Amino acid sequence: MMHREYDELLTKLGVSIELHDQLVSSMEQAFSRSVLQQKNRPLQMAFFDAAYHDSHFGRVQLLYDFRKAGGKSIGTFCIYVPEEIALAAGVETFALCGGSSWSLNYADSLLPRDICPLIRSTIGMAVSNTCPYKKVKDFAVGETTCDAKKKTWDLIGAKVLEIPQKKGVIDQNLWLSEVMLFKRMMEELSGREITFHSLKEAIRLMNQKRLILKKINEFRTSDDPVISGLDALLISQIALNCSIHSFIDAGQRLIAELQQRADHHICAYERGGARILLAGTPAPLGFMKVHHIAESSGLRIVADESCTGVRYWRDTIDETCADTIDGLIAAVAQRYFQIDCPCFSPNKERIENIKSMVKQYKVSGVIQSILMYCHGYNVEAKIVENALAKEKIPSLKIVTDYSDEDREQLKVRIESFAEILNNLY
Ligand code: BJ8
Repeated sequence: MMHREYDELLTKLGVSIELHDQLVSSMEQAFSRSVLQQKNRPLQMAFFDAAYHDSHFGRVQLLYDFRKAGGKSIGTFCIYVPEEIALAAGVETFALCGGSSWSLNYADSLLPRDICPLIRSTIGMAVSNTCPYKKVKDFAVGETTCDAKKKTWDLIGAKVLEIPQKKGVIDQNLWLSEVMLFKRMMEELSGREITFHSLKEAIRLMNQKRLILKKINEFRTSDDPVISGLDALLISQIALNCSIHSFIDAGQRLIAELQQRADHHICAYERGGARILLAGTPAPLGFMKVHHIAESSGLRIVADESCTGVRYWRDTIDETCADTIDGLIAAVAQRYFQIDCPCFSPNKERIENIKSMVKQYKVSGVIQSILMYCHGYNVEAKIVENALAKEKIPSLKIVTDYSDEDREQLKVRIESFAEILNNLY
């Protein structure tokens, strides 16, 4: 749905209205043929649907107004950026990761083609002047996770947090110093000192947000999940693209409805089907292809291991663990240091986490969904596959991008995986 009332604002932000229309139409198409095809959705999903449609319009207006009133904002590309610290300084954060196939080719003027679609899509939007977030931020904060990302930050001039590659004491100290640096960066940007009390309050709020996501996902552990994998993904995507207070309100309303559905045994799925854990690379807003194909092939995705899944909300921070600002910062750093991204070597925690999710969500199979050219996930996939095989859990690895070119081929592979699992199920 195009919202012509925002044309003036978008033009002011340097957005090309014609190309932006094309981008929005392509995102709307992806949404209508996946999310909106589902029957019997929770009524409270209306908030998340609206947030999706609004992500290129009303959300931009809110950020614009916030900044006009003196507010500061940053764009991020990774869940390593400590949101608690930004929040404590009153800085608004939002994810810049692109999930649309429409913008991929526009990135060719800056990047090689054989690079991860998440990066191409993001940069494609920036260079085609279709990213409305470009001018409603003070700067972007990147990180040294994969080679493709870190070299892209050099090209676009983002500020960069150094993420260590190992998890030893030296690495832990390095990360703590990066978190301190980020604190100073946020204080300088906002002109506000981060105090013990403001950080404690920010931790409390972020915990609340993460616990809401956790609770929503707990409903997926039941034999008849009251929410689909596709809807759970949309909620996670919106969590990274919505103000924290609106998200908490909407999340609480959704939980109340999900509880009622659970009490009345209202399942999100029309028919049964094997329970699946989806592991792998994140699925940013606009990219729903794998979830849609899997769930329309008779599988039920009941858990997501990615950064648009458990990795974002699994760990909270004990806000009572320290009585000094330094103590709280150390706790924030520790929380983020636990993230089990394949940029770490070795990354044993991820394997243990996947195995425990298999049990918790009672899945009978795992699909590893990996974005093309993501070597970290793609190589680590073998370790995941071997660990699952030892537990006698069938798994399927797919490597894909945002385009529709491989849709039929993926469908065939996922359907035959579903057939094997549904015979066991
Ligand atoms: S913590 S997964 S959000 S880095 S998919 S751009 S790694 S080539 S997104 Fe990620 Fe942070 Fe890790 Fe999560 Fe590179 Fe791979 Fe692309 Fe990736």
